[in-house]
Amino acid sequence: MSGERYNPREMEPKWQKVWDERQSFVSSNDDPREPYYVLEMFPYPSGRIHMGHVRNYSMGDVVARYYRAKGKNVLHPMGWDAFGLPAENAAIERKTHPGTWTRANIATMRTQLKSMGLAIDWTREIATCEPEYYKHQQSMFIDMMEAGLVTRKQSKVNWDPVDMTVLANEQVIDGKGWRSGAPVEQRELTQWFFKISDMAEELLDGLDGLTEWPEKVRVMQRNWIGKSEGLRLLFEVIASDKTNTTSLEVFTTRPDTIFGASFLALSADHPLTTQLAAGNPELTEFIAECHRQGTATETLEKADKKGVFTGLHVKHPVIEGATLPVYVANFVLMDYGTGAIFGCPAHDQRDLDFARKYDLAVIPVVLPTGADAASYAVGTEAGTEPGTIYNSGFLDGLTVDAAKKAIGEHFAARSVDGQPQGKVEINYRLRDWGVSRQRYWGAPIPVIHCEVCGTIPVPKKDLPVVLPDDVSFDKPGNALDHHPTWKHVNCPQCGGEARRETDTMDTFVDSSWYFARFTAPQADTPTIPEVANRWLPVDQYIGGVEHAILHLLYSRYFTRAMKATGHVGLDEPFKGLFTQGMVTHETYKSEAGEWVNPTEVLFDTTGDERTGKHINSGAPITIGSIEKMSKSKKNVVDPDEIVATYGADTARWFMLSDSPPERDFQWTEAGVEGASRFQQRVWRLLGETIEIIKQSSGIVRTSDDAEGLALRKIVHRAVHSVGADIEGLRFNRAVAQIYELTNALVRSAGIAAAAPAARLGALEEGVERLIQLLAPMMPHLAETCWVELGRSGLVADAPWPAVDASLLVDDTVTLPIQINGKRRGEVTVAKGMPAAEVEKLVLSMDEITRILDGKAPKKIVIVPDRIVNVVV
Ligand code: ANZ
Ligand code: ZN
Repeated sequence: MSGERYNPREMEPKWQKVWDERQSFVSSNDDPREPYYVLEMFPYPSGRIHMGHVRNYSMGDVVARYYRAKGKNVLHPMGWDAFGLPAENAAIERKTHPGTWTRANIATMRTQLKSMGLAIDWTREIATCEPEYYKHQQSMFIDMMEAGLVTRKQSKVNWDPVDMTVLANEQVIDGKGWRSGAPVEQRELTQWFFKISDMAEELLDGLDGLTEWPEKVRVMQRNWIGKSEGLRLLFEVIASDKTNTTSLEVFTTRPDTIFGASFLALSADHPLTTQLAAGNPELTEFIAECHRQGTATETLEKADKKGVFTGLHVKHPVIEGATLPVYVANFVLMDYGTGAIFGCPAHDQRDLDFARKYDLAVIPVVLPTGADAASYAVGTEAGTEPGTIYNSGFLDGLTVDAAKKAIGEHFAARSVDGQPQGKVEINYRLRDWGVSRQRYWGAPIPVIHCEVCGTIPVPKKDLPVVLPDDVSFDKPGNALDHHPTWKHVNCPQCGGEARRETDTMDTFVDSSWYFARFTAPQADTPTIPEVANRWLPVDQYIGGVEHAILHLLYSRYFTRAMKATGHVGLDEPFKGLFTQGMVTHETYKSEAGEWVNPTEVLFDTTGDERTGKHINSGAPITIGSIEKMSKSKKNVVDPDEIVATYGADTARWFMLSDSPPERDFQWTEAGVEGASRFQQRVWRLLGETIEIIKQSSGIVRTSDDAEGLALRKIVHRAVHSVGADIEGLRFNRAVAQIYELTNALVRSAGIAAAAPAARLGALEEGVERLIQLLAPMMPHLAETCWVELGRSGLVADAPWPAVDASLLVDDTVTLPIQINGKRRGEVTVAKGMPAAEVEKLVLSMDEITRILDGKAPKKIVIVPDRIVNVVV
């Protein structure tokens, strides 16, 4: 082996085959060892894997391989989130079937993932688009219907007039469809919903127990659920010929600001708005505008705050004789609170923007702590800091919380229209989960509509409701609905003519339970509860922060729904969560301002500034900012090319080496080359030491050889820290430890074969440990080295090395060695080693005898534990 370069292209496929044949990573449900479940978010089969996948799966793989070595029964599966819109779009563009496109992508991506050498149990592979999977989802849908967790209701949906489909709020960007770019319209449709809002409180409480989740994700979930304690407050409407309504109810979380109120605003869909719109063209047009705008949170935040005055006024509830105008405003939603608000411009940004536009009063009523009442004023930013209530009559001087309580009691004791004027109410921003999609490529919702019997579930014996293959995408909209025969069925109850539901399920449903299916992927029930309960919750879930809200919340809900229907026995699916950062790369532009791919740029680093030119034309290229890898900016690096050039181990190692894994990771050519050099360095180290190691009679546990002992300490400390760093998911620090260990071993590699047995043993131990520590990260290289070292079996099957705790105690010192006043080296010795012993050791060191070149030193001065001075 020595002298030859390590060839990953040859070794990597070889080891992948060996692992495959030996079924090394297949895990058994009957294994009595302690289970450990590590899972990376499964990919959407878009076509090819990208560097984000490589990073995600490299991390998960380190965890999987590490806990295997630690003796756990590790479950590390892989599957495909295979339903969804892109397959239909591709089918339309390429005139293929979405299934053909999807399955071909899966085949490609599976090969790509396999080339990374991941320790995955491929026998458990699932694809959500296969009837073997979605049949169980349909069966659980029926269970959920029967358990009262599902409802069907009319609801406003975002309608994409080009894609002819309902869009989730998140799919509406700036009021336009995320794919088509067409302005989104509002439509009323009867939709299927999971009643997730019933579980809002539980889902909120559950967050407290998720101590192994990033705090930022818990905060995002909390905000999404959006619990607010507020007050329903009645305002008396001043008599008018426009309506006979006598009172208006608003919902507020800030009743303490009531003295700062300057208007009321209704939603465009409020019943009173509808009533007032009859015969009011201005209002009618405004309502239409609101509908065009949509109700996506993001759109609402960005949109100009606008409104129309209704002509109505209400009595101010605490200021005698004062009145407030009533508007219809575009930022008030019908399905939150009561669909009506009171505006306090001084302390709410939306209200402030609105008040400035319509010239309404801005009365500050909360004085920020430390501010001066005489000079405090609100400009363009609403005051949201804590402070003391002022300008507020009987509330003056109270804190915000105390004022909320006082005003609550005040309104509770009064009545309007024969009811208490104020009622405390808890509200959640979380809305029910609409799961109906008017799309072909999804799991069919298993119900049948019969004019006589109503809406009834498909009998379980008739599951799965399989998607028909013979569909056409020539017409826009739902191909299922257009299918000539599929939807026409007989009613399972009365036998009469009936119609199948043509809505399919939101793909978030598919991904809300796949982690449970992995525990028994071939079972003929959705789960085998005992088996699922043994493996779940997932010990470590790893994925992108972009899924921090919806996917995780839906999975948490669905797990509870599965518990309620007897499929699992737990509430929380993911015990540990890790959200990795993105993979970024420099961007490049041509003179014409077009993005240029990194492989087309030739760099010149000779000058002060790094410059680039086009590889073919030589035209100058501008080096731009570092951005998330994306096809649109062409700053992507193809994992296949990297694996072909450098090998999978190098890609994995580089991905793990830089920046903490939760941060963004910048892919650079220099970085991947450095990783590749390190791979060769390990290989060379083995080549240089293998002959010496073969003379070693084994690892000597007790060592009276100071150098040997010092090396053993470095080795054991590395084993200890790398283990701790992997457990803490600090992969970059684990890598740094391994670099240091390698350096120490390279330094020690020079020792002559004649060195004491203890030192040889330490070297042997060090090299063996290095290979074991590398194994989770560079598994192919590690297997190759393991064989070279003469070890039997696979390093993948070797237990994680034990640490000798006595070697972790720091009882050594490193002394600099000076020769004629110049520092020429150092020696690590036991603390307090007598001068005579240090002298003997120093004079035996290769590097020192080389410098002395046969001359005897004139004088040696040793300050114990401090320094060695040699005069020649
Ligand atoms: C008066 C007020 C004064 C408000 C103030 C805020 C600040 P959270 O906390 O997110 O639940 N609101 C109530 N119903 C609404 C609806 N259907 N559409 C839009 N906005 C609505 O938000 C509650 C606050 O949002 C409520 O408290 C109300 O404005 C507004 F200085 O009432 B507030
Ligand atoms: Zn019927």
